[in-house]
Amino acid sequence: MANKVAVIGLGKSGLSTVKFLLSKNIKPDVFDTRQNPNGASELPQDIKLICGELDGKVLGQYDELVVGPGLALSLPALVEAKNLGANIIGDIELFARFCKAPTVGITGSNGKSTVTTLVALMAKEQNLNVGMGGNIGIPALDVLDDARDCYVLELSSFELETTSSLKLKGATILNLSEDHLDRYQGSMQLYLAAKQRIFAHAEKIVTNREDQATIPPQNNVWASFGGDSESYGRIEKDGERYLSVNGTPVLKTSELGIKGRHNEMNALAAMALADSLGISREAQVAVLKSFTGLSHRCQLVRELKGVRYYNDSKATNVGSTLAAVAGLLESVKGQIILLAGGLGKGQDFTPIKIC
Ligand code: UMA
Ligand code: ADP
Repeated sequence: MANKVAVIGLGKSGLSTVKFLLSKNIKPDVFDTRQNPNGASELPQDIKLICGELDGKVLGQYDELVVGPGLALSLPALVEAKNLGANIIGDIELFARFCKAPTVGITGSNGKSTVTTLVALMAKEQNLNVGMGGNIGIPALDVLDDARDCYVLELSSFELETTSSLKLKGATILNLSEDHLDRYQGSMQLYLAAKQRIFAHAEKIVTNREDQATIPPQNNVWASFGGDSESYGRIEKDGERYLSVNGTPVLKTSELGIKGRHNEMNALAAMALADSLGISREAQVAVLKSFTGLSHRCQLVRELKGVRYYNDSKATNVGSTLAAVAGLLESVKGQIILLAGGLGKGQDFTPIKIC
């Protein structure tokens, strides 16, 4: 590891990075553009915290900068520091340097947390000591432990931008639709390029047959998922629809704990990734039947006077909102009224108007 290290951004991942570096006898300095960053109260007393505008010349004096995902690498101070010779990484790159167990990585615009949770539960069902972390809200370094049998990481495009040596046993981009364009100068190409970094050293690549953007340019695909009967897919048998693998039925979709077409795709992706870790089909099916979804994802709040109220506040982009509405339409006879708000993030909202 480098000698002189700074952690930039004292959010969840910054604080976790500081603790990890201290455990390796490296004492970093910490920078944050905010006057009172979230993690300040938890920072060990003897760690230097510098708040306010970042100075590229100061940052350029460090060997390595561990930059939080909330900070754009295009910030002039980070560009200057890089030009002065500082190596820029993120907490997932640190994880990659110390991780010893097989790891699967999941990215995509939507469904990441659902698929990450499914695969981690499947590993647990198989009695594996699994660490689940990343963008899902648990910093990856917090779950790093030499006793682990495997890891399941949810990876955002921001985290992938600062990751270069992560060797994944199984990796997928679930889908691609507009999100975070405010961080990518309005360019879907830049957003996709960040996501495609997940495949850099991946062994078994899982793609979405219905979304070309999820396929690596080298086309080195190990398995794919989609609505037809190929690879991880769906078949009809005796008037019932099944999730299937290479045409062999695995589970009736009516027995799946999570509902809607998008969740059938999530289940198929999870099965493929679980296979990349050698998890039995039996353990996979047990979880697919029992897991009914994470909170705030199309969660039924209550039914009152014939109206069902759903909380889907984790649908934070147009694509996820459309998938949720399509999923609900399957079971709703009347109207759907959508209440939405939040940051626009540079998206085109026209598709919602016509849905
Ligand atoms: N910030 C500043 N100045 C700084 C540092 C950060 O203003 O110097 C702001 C950022 O612009 C951002 C906020 O502080 O608005 C948090 O940024 P951060 O880098 O400190 O974030 P963490 O608290 O470390 O949380 C990050 C992920 N956050 C982001 O990518 C913005 C969390 O994903 C993740 O769960 C956590 O690491 C785990 O390690 C959240 C997220 O919204 C859920 N992710 C985006 C998404 O899912 O769409 C990508
Ligand atoms: P992420 O972690 O990528 O934000 P989640 O699993 O938390 O995804 O799901 C968030 C929302 O995204 C869900 O409530 C649903 O509306 C939508 N969603 C989930 N899976 C998919 C999918 N495969 N395709 C499109 N939208 C999806």
